[in-house]
Amino acid sequence: MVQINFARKEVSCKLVYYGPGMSGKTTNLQVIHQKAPQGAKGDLIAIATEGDRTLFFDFLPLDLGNVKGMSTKFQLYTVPGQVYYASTRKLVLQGADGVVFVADSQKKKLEENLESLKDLESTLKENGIDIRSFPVVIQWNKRDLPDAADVAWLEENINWLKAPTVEAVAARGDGVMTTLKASAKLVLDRINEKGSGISASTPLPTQPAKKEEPVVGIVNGANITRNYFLDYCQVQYRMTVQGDVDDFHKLGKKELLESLNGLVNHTLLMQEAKKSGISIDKKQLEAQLIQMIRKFGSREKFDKWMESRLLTMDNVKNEAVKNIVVAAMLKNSYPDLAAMMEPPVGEVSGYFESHKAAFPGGAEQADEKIKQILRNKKRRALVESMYSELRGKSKVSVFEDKL
Ligand SMILES: Nc1nc2c(ncn2[C@@H]2O[C@H](COP(=O)(O)OP(=O)(O)OP(=O)(O)O)[C@@H](O)[C@H]2O)c(=O)[nH]1
Ligand SMILES: [Mg+2]
Repeated sequence: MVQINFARKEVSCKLVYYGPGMSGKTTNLQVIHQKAPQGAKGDLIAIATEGDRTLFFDFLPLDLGNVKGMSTKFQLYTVPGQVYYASTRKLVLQGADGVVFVADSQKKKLEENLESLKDLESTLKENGIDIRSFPVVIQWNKRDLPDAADVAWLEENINWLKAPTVEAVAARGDGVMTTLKASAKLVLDRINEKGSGISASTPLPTQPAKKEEPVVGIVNGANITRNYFLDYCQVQYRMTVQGDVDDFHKLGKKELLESLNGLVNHTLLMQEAKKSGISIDKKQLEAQLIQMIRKFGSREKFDKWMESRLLTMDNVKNEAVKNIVVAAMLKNSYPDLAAMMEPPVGEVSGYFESHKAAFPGGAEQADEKIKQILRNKKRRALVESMYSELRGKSKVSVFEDKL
């Protein structure tokens, strides 16, 4: 979803590269990543299988610099094109401000192109968006192949949408930046037309920053606004609580305070991480995301969970970043972390004795499981003490009455 911060003159948009399998979506992002000037781009995150097919999504943050007086940032995503990843495509598409449809120009790919475009139309529709009034640019890719159809033929047979089109040979880098520019222009023009720019698919009630936004807390001079807090609270609720997603609105004062406490800790941690020069590289983020997915048993289950909890890809990415930062900061604070977390033998046997019913296979079989439980417990305690240490040396104010 477009996020506009008027006070800071910032606008941030999400562009999704859509299209059938192997049409060249990931290649587009790779080329943009290569061509964008240093400093304007973040790491390219690619979650792919061995054969380089996109498994989950690719992600590239891009800074377009100053456009019409606003500092403009784009988040680029690709979807996995393979037919059976429909639920992932739906998730990646959530909150999109524009789509680049990468079509394969080969004549034999007509059906696949059409099917994917239909799939895009219906997925947008599920999010309450009419494709006809949505910024879509079509890229005719693979123009270099001998079987590539004439552009006139492609226009007639595929482009029923009458979307603007660009020819490309993404593998050679041709047409990739032209496509990106055409799409960015379409998206930005629309924001200017609409004024507010909040798209219909916006999952959270984000509002443009008002002048006098109530502040619920101050952490070392950084304000936590009420809206920011409520967004955080809602996402945390969706991530962790089992109950109905909508019950978020029923949270009482006590729970809200707890959540604010969590946000204060999180803010402290991020400030400290920045001070300590902790940075996250792409391999770490990929590994963390894959680990998160594994916990669910399969990607399909993970997708289902995200869908049912109304979570977006950005939510999950932020959570992954948080997990990595916590781990890095723990290591910083406790250099002998691994040794500290290793439970003593007595503790393991004690746990077994008092939880015998849960381990019908006997003590030996239970050993590794119990160790893991105790390590996690120890880790949580260390995280807590790291937070209280951070609090001890910080200036934190919380305004309960503003919740
Ligand atoms: N000949 C030719 N090959 C291309 C072109 N663009 C991409 N390819 C190749 O097509 C194959 C698939 O490209 P990807 O970018 O991985 O395709 P994708 O759309 O991300 O595929 P999925 O992730 O499975 O949906 C790769 O081998 C690319 O090198 C092109 O313009 N011409
Ligand atoms: Mg791909």
